[in-house]
Amino acid sequence: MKNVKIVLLLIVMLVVANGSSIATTLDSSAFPYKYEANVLPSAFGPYVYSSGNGTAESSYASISDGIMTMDTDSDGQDSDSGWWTLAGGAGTSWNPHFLGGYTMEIRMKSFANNSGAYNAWFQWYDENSAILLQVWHNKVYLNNVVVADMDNQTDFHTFRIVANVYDSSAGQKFDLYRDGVLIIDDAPNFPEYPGSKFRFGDMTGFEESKVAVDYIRWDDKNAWAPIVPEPTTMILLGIGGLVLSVRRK
Ligand SMILES: [Ca+2]
Ligand SMILES: [Ca+2]
Ligand SMILES: [Ca+2]
Ligand SMILES: [Ca+2]
Repeated sequence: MKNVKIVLLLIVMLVVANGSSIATTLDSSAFPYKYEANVLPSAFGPYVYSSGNGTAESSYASISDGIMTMDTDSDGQDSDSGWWTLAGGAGTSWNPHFLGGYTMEIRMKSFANNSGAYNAWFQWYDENSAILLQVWHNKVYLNNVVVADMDNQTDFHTFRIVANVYDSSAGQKFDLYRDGVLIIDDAPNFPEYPGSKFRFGDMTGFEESKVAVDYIRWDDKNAWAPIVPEPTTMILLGIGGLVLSVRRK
């Protein structure tokens, strides 16, 4: 009976210790909106393709095993552009509520390219906020904040933007997690864009993009921190060890 009480106490301590993170974390597979890159974005329905130089989507983008590769860089010319815009429709529009939390996550690789200026753009904006994420092969940029000296081209990585601080339009802040690790805390907002839009791709004529995208997922109504399983696993292992030591007595 004493052993049972000790185990119950430890379980209660575990729940209390993790209570706040249980309430605010969510794996992106449970987000309401997802582009999983099983088809080209235009075939996904709500994405509309555009190109400043009139080049077909299929010239830049291809699908293989659930990965969308976009390459405007390897064609020997430097005037390419091709991008996608989320055009809305039932259950598909980018429409975060005013002064509210929301979350986006992208899993991708970004390869070295010729431009030296930027790689793929992911841009969300509405009346309250504007977010510009650029994932390069060796760094990331989010709303004027840059984190350098990273390798984004060898393996896939997840990039999660969480909007969870907001007291006004100008006061909205964005956190960026890479593989569950916070790498940018409280990037500033670029407020007051007209309309509401979500776009990604190569949106200018000169700089070119070369990326592989596994998915883009978002929840425009909730701020979710990523799940980082290691600490809980460590605690459970610790409990297992304690239970064993209690039983031996
Ligand atoms: Ca090119
Ligand atoms: Ca923050
Ligand atoms: Ca370009
Ligand atoms: Ca995929």
